[in-house]
Amino acid sequence: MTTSPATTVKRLAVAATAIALVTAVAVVATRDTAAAGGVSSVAASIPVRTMPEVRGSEVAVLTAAPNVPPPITRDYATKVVVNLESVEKTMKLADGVDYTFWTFGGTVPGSFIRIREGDEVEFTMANHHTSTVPHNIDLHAVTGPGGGAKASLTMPGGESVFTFTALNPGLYVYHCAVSPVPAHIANGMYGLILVEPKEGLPKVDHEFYVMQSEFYTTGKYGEKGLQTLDMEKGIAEQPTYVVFNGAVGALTGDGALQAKVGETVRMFVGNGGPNLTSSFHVIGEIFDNVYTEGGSVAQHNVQTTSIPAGGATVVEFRVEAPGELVLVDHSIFRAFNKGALGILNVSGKEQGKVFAAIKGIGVADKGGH
Ligand SMILES: [Cu+2]
Repeated sequence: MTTSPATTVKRLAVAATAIALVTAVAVVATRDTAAAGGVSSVAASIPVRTMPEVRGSEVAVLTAAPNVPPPITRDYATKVVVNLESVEKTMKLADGVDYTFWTFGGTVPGSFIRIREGDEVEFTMANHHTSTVPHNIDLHAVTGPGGGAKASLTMPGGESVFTFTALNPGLYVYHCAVSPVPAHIANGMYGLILVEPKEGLPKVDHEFYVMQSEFYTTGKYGEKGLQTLDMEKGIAEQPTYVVFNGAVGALTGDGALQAKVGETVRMFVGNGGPNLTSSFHVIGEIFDNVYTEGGSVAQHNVQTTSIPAGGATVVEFRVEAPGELVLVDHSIFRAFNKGALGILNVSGKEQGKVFAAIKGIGVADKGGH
């Protein structure tokens, strides 16, 4: 087959355009590299983390879920002393169901830690003398070997100290990393540490600490008495319970979260796993802002957000209508059959036409007869 002169000209033109484009891209890349003084334009986009001057010191306020320590008002880095103790403790997992949890600070999830970008943390890890095994801590906010795991390995009755500088802002999971790691996590050893960005976080009316996790028990869901870890179920990734804040019903009834119509809510939501990814959703609300994976970029107008095991996210929204909002893992059997359900009660008056129930079997009779 022969090629006509016209076709050859067209092909040459296409080839010339392609060469011109490649050259243009190369020129732009060279300019970027030269401007940043780096090896390539990609490498130049990774920031150099500088160590700020540290002034004074303070002891970190730690809180149990759903409470969050107060916002940081400092505009400088300081030395923050964090004292956290691992405690093995039998508590309620569900009605009539007990479990001997391994905890950070005596609660599941563990104590919430709040620091500021650039802070130098002096971390004391204690292990209660009644513990049956050693424990340690791997904080995902740490830049350093094992997130501090090796440096914090602590025998029952002992204490370890290590320091780190919080280089990256964000919301991070921490967990125990003593072998067998899955067992320590499955028994409840995880929590959240927030590293506020230098510029702080916008003010909101309510901040809540919510953490999802799974429990693998020898007995089936709801089976009464003291339950223990079923490693086979863990390996098979078939949890007996999937819960928020360490127990079925931790965020319902007296434990329900509270807000008023018109207020703003920020939830720091973690996922301790050990296995499942959460499809976090609030029934009856839309997330105005989602800081996906606990990072620095906000996504907007989101219905359901994925939270990986060992990951976290920050969701923000304004509550515009009264009623019960329902927190769920939208992998919905987990919500209705395994415990992953919580309530945010919104009190106050209806505002405008955000929502109105008019007629139907689900509408309360307002006739008053
Ligand atoms: Cu442990």
